[in-house]
Amino acid sequence: MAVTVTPFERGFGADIGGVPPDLQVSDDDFRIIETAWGAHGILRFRGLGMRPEQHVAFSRRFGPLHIMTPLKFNLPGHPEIFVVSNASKEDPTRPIAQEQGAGDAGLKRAGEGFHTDGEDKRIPNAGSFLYARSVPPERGDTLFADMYAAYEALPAQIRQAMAGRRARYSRIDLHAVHYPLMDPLTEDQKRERPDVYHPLARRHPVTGRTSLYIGRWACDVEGLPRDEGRALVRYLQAFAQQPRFLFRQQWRAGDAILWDNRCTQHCATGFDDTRYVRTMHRTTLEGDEPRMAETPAGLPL
Ligand SMILES: O=C(O)CCC(=O)C(=O)O
Ligand SMILES: [Fe+2]
Repeated sequence: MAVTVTPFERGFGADIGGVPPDLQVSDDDFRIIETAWGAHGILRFRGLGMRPEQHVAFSRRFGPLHIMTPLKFNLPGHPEIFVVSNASKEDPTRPIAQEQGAGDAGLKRAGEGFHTDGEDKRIPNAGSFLYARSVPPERGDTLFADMYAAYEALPAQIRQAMAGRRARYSRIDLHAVHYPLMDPLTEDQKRERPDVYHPLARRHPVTGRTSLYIGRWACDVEGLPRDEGRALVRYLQAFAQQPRFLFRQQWRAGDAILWDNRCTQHCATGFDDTRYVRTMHRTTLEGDEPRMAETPAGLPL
């Protein structure tokens, strides 16, 4: 079986074919997949049948894995697998009751709002590999945004305004806004998750390309008056969410998408979680500290 790479429209994203359902591939095939990931930002695999340990093993070939906290949303016996789900622990074919809050078999309503995983931490995650185990018969799509394309399309005066600047990301300010069903942060958790600052124009450590780096945990901009910073953040968030930069994944059970958190962002969309179950397993790659893109002297930004 030869690996095939079929780019989506505009080259943002690609389907990978010709791989076994458990993703146990040779080193040569793995290199083709890794190169395609760098070129296309997101890779989709369909018709998979991976056991948790195979999901973990394939993900690890891209680099060390990150264990999500709190640990209670990870798959029992497989702490490397973070579970996004509204299923009941007792009966995984049924949704949990509304009053049960954020969930017990996984985190319910995770990622509804554009973000990159771990952007609220000093070292955000390099990538994530999300595998659809159960999907609702309608809706529950995931949107992905091409942040290289967004950066390239920004008006020159906006690139000037953001050059050399970092946004402030705050779990403390926004936890209750983005995760109203989760318990509020304790004082210890607040100490563990202080505000962090990341460059708005980010240089990818592998491809060397520049992307717009922004997400829903960004609040304002270091060195700018609060209101001005907030306005710039809101402008950039809205800019990146324009349909021309987006790919919509309509999940089938057995699909998996590997995305690069350093040059894309994503957003879960809603579905009827009182009637249907949606269960996704995610492995998460450790990353490195985002680097500011250089702005060559004398050249337009
Ligand atoms: O469930 C989804 O569609 C995506 C959730 C999310 O943001 C993630 O798993 O990182
Ligand atoms: Fe996410």
